[in-house]
Amino acid sequence: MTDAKRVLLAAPRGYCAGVDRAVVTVEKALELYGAPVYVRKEIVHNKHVVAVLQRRGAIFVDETDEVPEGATVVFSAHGVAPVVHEQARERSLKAIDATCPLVTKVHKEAKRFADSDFDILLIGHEGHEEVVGTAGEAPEHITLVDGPEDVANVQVRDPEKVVWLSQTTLSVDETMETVRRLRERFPSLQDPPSDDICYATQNRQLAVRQMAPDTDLMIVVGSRNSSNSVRLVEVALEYGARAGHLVDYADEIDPAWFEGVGTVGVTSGASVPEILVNDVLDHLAELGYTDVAPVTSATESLLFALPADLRRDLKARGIAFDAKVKSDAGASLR
Ligand code: 0O3
Ligand code: SF4
Repeated sequence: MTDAKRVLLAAPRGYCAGVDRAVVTVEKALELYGAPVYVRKEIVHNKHVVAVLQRRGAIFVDETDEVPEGATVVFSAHGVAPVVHEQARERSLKAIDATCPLVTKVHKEAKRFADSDFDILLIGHEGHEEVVGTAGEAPEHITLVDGPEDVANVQVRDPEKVVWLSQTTLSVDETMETVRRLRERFPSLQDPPSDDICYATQNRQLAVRQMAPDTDLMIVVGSRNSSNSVRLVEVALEYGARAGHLVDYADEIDPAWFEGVGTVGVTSGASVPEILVNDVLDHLAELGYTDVAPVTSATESLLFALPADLRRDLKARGIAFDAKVKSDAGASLR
């Protein structure tokens, strides 16, 4: 028999501090310099965010050589390799770096360990922009390890001088399994100085873990290319949700998913504006899921300041901005 219809709503969900800062960076750059503003790669991995900013005059490109000489380019939240900064300088671009400070932290760790001649085992997804950027800090010292199955392939110069670092948006459990296997092969493996999987990734996974055992269907709002969003579906299924789906928009929800479903879990990735979650909740209410209860794993208060160059230019032009990006959770992106 189906239980009463209810929704468990994860908290925290949606925008993290780094995404908020990156999106506001593009918005303020458009206000300050006028359209077009070029953005290298998707500013964050969310279809809706990219579509709205495109409508407002952002032009998304894959590489800096697509940006006209002298134009303004924003680097995405996922970070870039040093060579990209050089390319931008060569083309006299005005580069605004929206790399999340917590990704920059990992870049700095990579540089520091490379300077001490360590072999760095970077756990992450092959081809993901963040690992491409981090690996670019010291390509000759960094080996990518793409999950537990990849451990057997790893070669190092000196097993006594090895450290692991990681992408910020991985599954915590899977990463710990990868590290366990790495340590079996390299007992002297050093840990990173602090967690590379960031607070936002960890908190969103924790809330899903708490909800999953009671959930018949988990709906995660997020885009297919969003690593942290995809991980939330995987975590839900691993921790007992009977089904799980990733949707960009409420209209992707399939009525067939609700066969025998009492409890629906809802959450969203770190790049997802809250308006998209509200649309999903409205849609669920139409299907009779009106009883919504929060499941809270943590409270978040971290905020970042906008990139320094942008702050300087905004100040010079007398355009108002908050000292620290004050989240509207993407409400400006309707
Ligand atoms: O890294 P991921 O694919 O999860 O990227 P998103 O979806 O844009 O989320 C923000 C994460 C980020 C910018 C790097 O940590
Ligand atoms: Fe920064 Fe974490 Fe958000 Fe990535 S998920 S942008 S590392 S706060």
